Amino acid sequence: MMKIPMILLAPLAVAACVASGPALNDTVDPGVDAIVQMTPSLTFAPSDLRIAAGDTVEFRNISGFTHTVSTRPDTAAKRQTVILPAGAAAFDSGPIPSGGIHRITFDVPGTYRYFCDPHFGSGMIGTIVVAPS
Ligand SMILES: [Cu+2]
Repeated sequence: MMKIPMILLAPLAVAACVASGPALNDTVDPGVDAIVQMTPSLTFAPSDLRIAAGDTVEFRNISGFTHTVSTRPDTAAKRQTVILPAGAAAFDSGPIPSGGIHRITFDVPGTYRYFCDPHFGSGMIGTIVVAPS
């Protein structure tokens, strides 16, 4: 029997405790190139991701908390944390509820370091490196 590589894309989804929501689907929609989970332990998983320019990342909230995906530099600490490639616009998902998703397409190559607004103080920070396509 052949192994199905698709299963490897979302191995942690089955560990979620929430009853329903798009984040718990095992399927990956066409047009989504990578998945980052927002976890109950206040982390992005993977916290370090490498993609190519033009790729779309789907952030999935598999926790019971509300998370965000943000580079909005509204405090000095956040300004020091955030990294954006020259020419890339800052982004802020706003609240992503338990079970919710948020998609971002990364067109500008370079390094992005982003955070979750409510859990910035807990170190909920992630990095995405976008290679030229
Ligand atoms: Cu969070």
